[in-house]
Amino acid sequence: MAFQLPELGYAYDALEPHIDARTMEIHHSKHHNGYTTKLNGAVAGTELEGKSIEDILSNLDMSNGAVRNNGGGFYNHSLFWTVMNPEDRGYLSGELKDAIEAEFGSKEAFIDTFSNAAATQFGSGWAWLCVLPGGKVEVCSTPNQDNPLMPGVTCGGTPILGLDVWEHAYYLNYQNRRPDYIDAFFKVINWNEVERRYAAAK
Ligand code: MN3
Repeated sequence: MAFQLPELGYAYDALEPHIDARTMEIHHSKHHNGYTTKLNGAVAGTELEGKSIEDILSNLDMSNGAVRNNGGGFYNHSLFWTVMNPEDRGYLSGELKDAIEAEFGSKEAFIDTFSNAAATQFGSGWAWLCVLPGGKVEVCSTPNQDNPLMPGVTCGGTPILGLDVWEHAYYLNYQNRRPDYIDAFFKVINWNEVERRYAAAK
């Protein structure tokens, strides 16, 4: 079964004014769709065909550029759409709140750390909140479409929150103002989904 471009679960304009409809449409229907198509092409007829994306990325030969870039792009965006929600956002609570406060001291300090990781990732990449076995959380960033599942990446664990800081994610609305886009992201985070991912991964 080939990888399928996932539905967003909400309309392209649902995150307005924080993330604009045109950006969402191009990002999902062009960029994410492109990664999906190229991933399918890269695994077709190889030993990777039919494996889960998590399995492929966790055991990846990092010299395999086509799967690294397109498999990362497929996985990262599939996570990204789910951690935003226009309506049912919830709030930071429960075990995830406890883990974040244990690591960073407060929700505000976590937001500062995550925002700094996103702002200082040079060029294209992602900022992440990850869970390590046992439940400890950490923040990191990765270049291009790399992610924490991949071997040898700066942070380990399971990503439960990710922010795309490629210019295609914000340039139409925010131009070079990446920090404004990062601030906007925190207004649309779906904490219910992040908490669900935390519980599943810890
Ligand atoms: Mn992107």
